[in-house]
Amino acid sequence: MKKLMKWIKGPTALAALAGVVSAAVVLAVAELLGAFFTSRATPVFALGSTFIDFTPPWLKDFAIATFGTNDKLALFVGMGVTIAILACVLGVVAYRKWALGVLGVLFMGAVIVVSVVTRSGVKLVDAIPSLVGTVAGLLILRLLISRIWRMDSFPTSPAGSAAKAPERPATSRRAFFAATGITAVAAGIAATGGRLLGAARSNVAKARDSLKLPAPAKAAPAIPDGVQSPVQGVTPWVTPNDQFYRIDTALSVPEIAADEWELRVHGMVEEEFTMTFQELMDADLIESHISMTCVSNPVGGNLAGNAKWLGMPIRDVIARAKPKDGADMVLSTSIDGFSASTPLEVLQDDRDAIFAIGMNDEPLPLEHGYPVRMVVPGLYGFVSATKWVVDLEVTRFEDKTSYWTDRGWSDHGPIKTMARVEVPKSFEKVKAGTVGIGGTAWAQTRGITKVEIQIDNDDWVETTLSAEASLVTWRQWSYQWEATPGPHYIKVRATDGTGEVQTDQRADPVPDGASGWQSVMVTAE
Ligand SMILES: Nc1nc2c(c(=O)[nH]1)N[C@H]1C(S)=C(S)[C@@H](COP(=O)(O)O)O[C@H]1N2
Ligand SMILES: [Mo]
Repeated sequence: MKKLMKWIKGPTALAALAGVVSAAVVLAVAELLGAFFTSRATPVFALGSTFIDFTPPWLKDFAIATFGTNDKLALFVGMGVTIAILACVLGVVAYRKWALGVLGVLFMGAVIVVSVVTRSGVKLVDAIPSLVGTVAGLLILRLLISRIWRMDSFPTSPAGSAAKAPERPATSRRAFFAATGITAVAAGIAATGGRLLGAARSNVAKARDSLKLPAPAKAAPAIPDGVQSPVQGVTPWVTPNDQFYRIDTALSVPEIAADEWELRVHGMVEEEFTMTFQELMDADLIESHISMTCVSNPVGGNLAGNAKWLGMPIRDVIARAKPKDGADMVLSTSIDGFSASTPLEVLQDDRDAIFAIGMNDEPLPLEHGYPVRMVVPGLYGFVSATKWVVDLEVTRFEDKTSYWTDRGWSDHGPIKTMARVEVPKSFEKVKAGTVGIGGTAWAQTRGITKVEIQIDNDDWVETTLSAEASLVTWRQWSYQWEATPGPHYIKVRATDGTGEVQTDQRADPVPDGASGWQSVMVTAE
C-alpha cells in the first residue's frame, strides 16, 4: 500500500499521465482538423475500422453475439483502454529515455497514418490531420515530461535530463498538474468541436431529409388485413426504420451525396457503364415488402426486420450490362470497402432484388445505406444487402471472394426457415389461465405454411397463422394456451412452402446461419 502511494506520487505515474494526455492531444487535434477532410478518416474511426478488419472471425462473432448491436460501443471502449495503456507506457519510456519515447510516438503516429490512408475511399491528404495530431502530441509530451524532469522533488530524475534544461527553474508538482489539466480540457474541447464541426459541415443528412422520392412504376401490393399477430407485444409486422436492426462494419456511417453517387457496373459483361442517382430515380421503380435477416442472428434472435423498399430491379441493371457466359457471381462493393458475393442467377430471376433508395416511404436512412443499397429477398444480408453500394462487378465465385467469405463464412447464403416466440418472453412469469403466445416466422422466397408449438412434452400443436403478404415477407402466428401453475417450456418450429419442417439440428451462425428450435421457459402462477 505504502509502495503504491509512493509510486502514485512518484515520477513514473506522472510520466504515465503525461503519456495519456499527449495521446488525447493526438486524437483531439486530428479530430478537429478531420472535420475538414473525409469524414471517416479521423484516427479514431480509421484505427477502429482497421481493428475490425483484422479482428479474427471468432472474436468478431463473439462481439456480435455478446454485445449485439452495441458491438461498436464495445469496440470503442476496448480501443480506448488499449490506447490509454500504450500511452502510459510511452509516457514512462519518454521520461526515462526521451529519444526512445519519440521513436515510440512516431511509430504510433505511423500506425495511425497507415490505418487512415489504407481505408477505402480515403485520399492521401486525409493523412494530414493524423500527422499534425502526432506532432502536436509529441510537443505536448515534451512539455509535460520536461516539467517532471525539472521537479525538484525528484532528485532521482534520470541523469542527463538536468543537462537538457540546466538553466530552467525547477517546477512544482502543482505546475505540472495545471499544465496537464489545461491540456486535457483543451483536448476535450478540440475533440468535441471537431465532432460538431464535422456534423455541421455535412450536408448529406440535410439533403437526405429533403429528397423527394419518385412514385413507383409498380406499387407494393396492399398489405392484407390480419398480417399482425393478435397477441399483444408481438413485433410490428412492418419494422419502423428507427427500430430496424443495424449490422455493418462501418464505425462511422459513410456520407455520400446523392448527386455524387455513381454505380460502376463492370467485369464479365458486354457493356460496362456507370449509373448516376438521377438515372436510378428516373428508372421504372418497384416497391416491395421484403423481410431481411442477418446470418449472425441466433435462434430466437432479433436481427431481422421487414420493410417496404422502393428501388430499381437489379435484374434491369444486369440486363443492360449483358453478362458474359461463365459468369456466376456478382460482387457488390460499398464505398467503405465492404463487399458481398451474390449468385448471378438470384439477381436475374423474377424475385424483386432491388437497388433500394426508399425504406418505408422515406429515403434510406444514412445507417441503412443512403443513398443506395441492395436488398435481395431470400439471402442473408452478408451475401446480398450491400449498403452504400458503389461498385458492381459481374464475375465468378471461382475468381473472387468477398468481405465475409474471406473470413470463413459460406459463399452462398439462403435464409434458413426460422420461427420465434416473442410473447411470452423467456423466463417471464405469466398468470395461470389463458395466455396468448405469439411470434414471427420466416423462410423468405419459400413462405411459411405452418407454425407449431410444443408445450412441455405434449404433442406438437398447430398455431393460428396470421395473413400472408408474400413469400418474401415474414409471417406471424398466435396461440391461446391454457397455462397450469408451474414452470413450462414452449418450443416452436415452422414449416416452409416446400413442406420442409424447420430442422431441430442445432447450428451456430457460422458459417451459414443458425438453426434449431427455440425453447422458452415461462412460469405460470
Ligand atoms: N456496406 C455494408 N453493407 C452491409 C454490411 C456491411 O457491413 N457494410 N453488412 C451486411 C449485413 S451482414 C447485413 S445483415 C445487412 C444489414 O442491413 P441493415 O443494417 O440495414 O439491417 O447489411 C449488409 N450490408
Ligand atoms: Mo448480417
